[in-house]
Amino acid sequence: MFFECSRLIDGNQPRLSNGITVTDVDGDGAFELVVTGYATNNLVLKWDGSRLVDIAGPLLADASGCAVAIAAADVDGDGREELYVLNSDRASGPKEMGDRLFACFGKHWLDLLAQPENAGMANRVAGRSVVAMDRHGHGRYGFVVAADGGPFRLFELSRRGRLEDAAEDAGIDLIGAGRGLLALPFLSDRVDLFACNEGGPNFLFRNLGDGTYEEIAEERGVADSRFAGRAVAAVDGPGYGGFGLLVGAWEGPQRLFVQRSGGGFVDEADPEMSFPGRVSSVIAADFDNDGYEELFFNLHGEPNRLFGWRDERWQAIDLGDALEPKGLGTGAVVADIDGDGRLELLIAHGNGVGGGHGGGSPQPLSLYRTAANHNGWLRVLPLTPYGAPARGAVVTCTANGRRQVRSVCAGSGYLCQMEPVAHFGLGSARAVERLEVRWPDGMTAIVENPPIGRLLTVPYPPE
Ligand SMILES: [Ca+2]
Ligand SMILES: [Ca+2]
Ligand SMILES: [Ca+2]
Ligand SMILES: [Ca+2]
Repeated sequence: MFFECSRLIDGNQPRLSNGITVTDVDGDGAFELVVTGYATNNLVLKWDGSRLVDIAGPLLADASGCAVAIAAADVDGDGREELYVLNSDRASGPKEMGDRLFACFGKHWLDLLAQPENAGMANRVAGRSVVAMDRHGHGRYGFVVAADGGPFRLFELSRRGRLEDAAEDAGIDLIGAGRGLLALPFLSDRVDLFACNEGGPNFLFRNLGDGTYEEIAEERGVADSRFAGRAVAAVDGPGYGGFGLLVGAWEGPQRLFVQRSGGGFVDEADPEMSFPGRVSSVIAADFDNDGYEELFFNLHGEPNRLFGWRDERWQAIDLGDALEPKGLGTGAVVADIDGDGRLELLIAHGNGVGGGHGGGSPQPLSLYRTAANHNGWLRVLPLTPYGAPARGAVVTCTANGRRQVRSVCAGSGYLCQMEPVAHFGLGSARAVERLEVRWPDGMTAIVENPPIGRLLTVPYPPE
């Protein structure tokens, strides 16, 4: 499936990299890739038309940080995405180093967590993942931090412009060994939250409609109490009643939880897919634009794995160059970096968190593309009422009478956030009958017969 093109990354040195997000850092309307560094600098990789070049200034590079996870979202409703960077200088429990919440004013970035009005809000508990969550659906996001050894946290901006921890108010302030997080409307018509825990039951938080949550992992069949959950991605499988959950495990069985009518989940991973391994991240994306997602497992020190929907079932398929048998994978993202309508795959390696979890050693990033083909495609970018990417929105595409569903990523895999675009491969279809965009507040917009072969921006509907 994949061909290596890492040479397109300028100055790609061995380093301890962890999470990655895809967001417009410099405000020119095109997305950059932001790669965290553990005891090394963060990178802001910008596509200049032929290469990815680091444009991070000293503040965002934050070379003294121990960055693990990252997520972007518009916290203050100015239409630009802020960046939350989770630092973890140890594996669990209390930590020394606080997190960063970078916001851009004009051309200048500053760390909101370092401002006097937010003193006392520093996060001093180790953690792994962070996702953006618009729990009220009003277009202003909070960041959920999956803590390890302390309660989950939810950083939101109050009406007075101060950061506050709304986790207790939302009912998600549970204590676990938080790993991967996924936030999208997959249980209710508002943004719900799934959290993997390592060595304890997972959390499944259902939005009650008012931005508060009930935890229902056990009754829905995804608690998986003795499980080493690490990473999670939403899957649109043929015949699924809603988004499925692909859950990767660290030295445990992999799960493909498929949602049944009634809302319960059943694990449909066959022995080949569930085979234990050191999975660090998972991605569901249509890499070859045939109209069906592939399932990518990024492993740490073992060959990666890829499954495709072939002959009415999931089958292991050839990864090509992305096998990476010695890759110490940490995070991975998809984005169409060069704008040709096919997704690239960027894999981070290294780790180093507290020296645990298999340790790590510096490795360069790796970048993969796929071969050109004649399959059609359509990419959809819904915007919030403020003009920022509407992370957590859900887009349904109907082509040749068949429906596909994608979410606009608010955080998934492990430590990462994919590009905020609903990417549809169309196979041999040459037209799309209908697109439906559903925002986190339940607002919908229908686009009949949209043009294909392009990135379609869909603004929030006017009053
Ligand atoms: Ca940009
Ligand atoms: Ca903003
Ligand atoms: Ca595919
Ligand atoms: Ca591409």
